[in-house]
Amino acid sequence: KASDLDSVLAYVKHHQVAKNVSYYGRAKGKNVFIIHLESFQQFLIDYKWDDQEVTPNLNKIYHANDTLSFDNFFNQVGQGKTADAEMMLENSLFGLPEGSAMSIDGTSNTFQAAPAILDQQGYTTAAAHGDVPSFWNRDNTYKSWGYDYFFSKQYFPSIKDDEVGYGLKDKLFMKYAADYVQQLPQPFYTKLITVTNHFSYVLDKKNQTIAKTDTGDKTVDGYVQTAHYLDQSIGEFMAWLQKTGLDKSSMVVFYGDHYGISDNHKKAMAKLTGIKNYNDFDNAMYQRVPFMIHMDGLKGGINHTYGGEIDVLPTLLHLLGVDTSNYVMFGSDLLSPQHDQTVAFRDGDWVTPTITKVGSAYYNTKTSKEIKRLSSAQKRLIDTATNKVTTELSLSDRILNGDLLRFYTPSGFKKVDKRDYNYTLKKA
Ligand code: GP9
Ligand code: MN
Repeated sequence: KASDLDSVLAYVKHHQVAKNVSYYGRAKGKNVFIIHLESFQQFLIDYKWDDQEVTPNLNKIYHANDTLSFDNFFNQVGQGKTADAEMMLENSLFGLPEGSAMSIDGTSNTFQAAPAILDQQGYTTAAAHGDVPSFWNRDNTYKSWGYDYFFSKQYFPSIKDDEVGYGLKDKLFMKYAADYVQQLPQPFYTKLITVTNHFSYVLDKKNQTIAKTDTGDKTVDGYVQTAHYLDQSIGEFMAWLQKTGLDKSSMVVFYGDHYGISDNHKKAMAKLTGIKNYNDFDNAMYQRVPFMIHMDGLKGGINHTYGGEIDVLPTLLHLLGVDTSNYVMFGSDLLSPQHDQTVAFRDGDWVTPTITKVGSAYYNTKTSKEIKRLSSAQKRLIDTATNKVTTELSLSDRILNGDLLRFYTPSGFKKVDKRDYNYTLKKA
């Protein structure tokens, strides 16, 4: 029912945060690249193995003066993994408690997603991915989100040994995708989804340029190798940006979609991280993934604000000078002085800068110690955080399950008509 939306709108209105005046509109009119770093955890940044930096190119971007890097940014995905990350990043809606929202609701629901919002600002929008278009129901979902173009595997040349794991190898993919992106009318908004650094981290011999780790866990030890390869593809992409001059007119955003090493591999993680009794709390802390915004002239630095994938869309839109107050979004601008630093996980656990909830236990986020006796101030914080997290998850679920956005069109927003989009490649 349309009235189901009332409580959602009331909640969202009540949780508006102030803009950061020194960042609002700083990227107005720029091209936007969203670079999806598959399964990439924050600990890989500055990580060394075999006397080498595993990801030298991303490290350089992370530390650059004109990159805004976040070191307390968490993935918040559930079973939908990549698809949940995409849902949060481009809609500021959570994935569902079970399954993938892109598969379940992507075809039929109404959305007010990043591509459609930026379409009103004169942007051309394109997503690219080196696998079949139907994976995670992208071919339908991207229409609902208003993507003008979706470059999937069928758009790219096919040569011998060009694939590993989930699709085109990243170096080839980034090159092919860039060729298309370069032809788009500007300004453009484009998302490039890498895949090579995906479980089970296999890579052909000639691309293995760093040794595997030696934890003895076969599903873990290739991780640095595929991450190293992904990093090289980023290095090549950055060189291309410079060569084309697009580095001067673009904002480049990098994010890790979710963990690469699941909590089934605690022993291996203990070896990789040097944490002796790597436990469930450590596992929660290692849900940190990169979030970096790189732009010529941007006032950068390492920002310690706590946040997650749900916060990306309002953050980016504010940088682009797009007002978000009429949109239904559950995240908030990471750069706002009023940003709420409670980070929700899909299972209802959460992290704040002081206390972290894992199952029925509470930990001091800074010291990693479990808090056995809660003070009344701590109890209040826990109540507030738990309340916020359960409310937002359930309101978000209500929107997706009830397709509630069909009852609401923000002022100035043009409803997406899926029939306007067609990604089928007509072979000449
Ligand atoms: C598949 C790729 C991987 O197209 O995006 O998805 P994931 O398994 O990470 O959810
Ligand atoms: Mn993924």
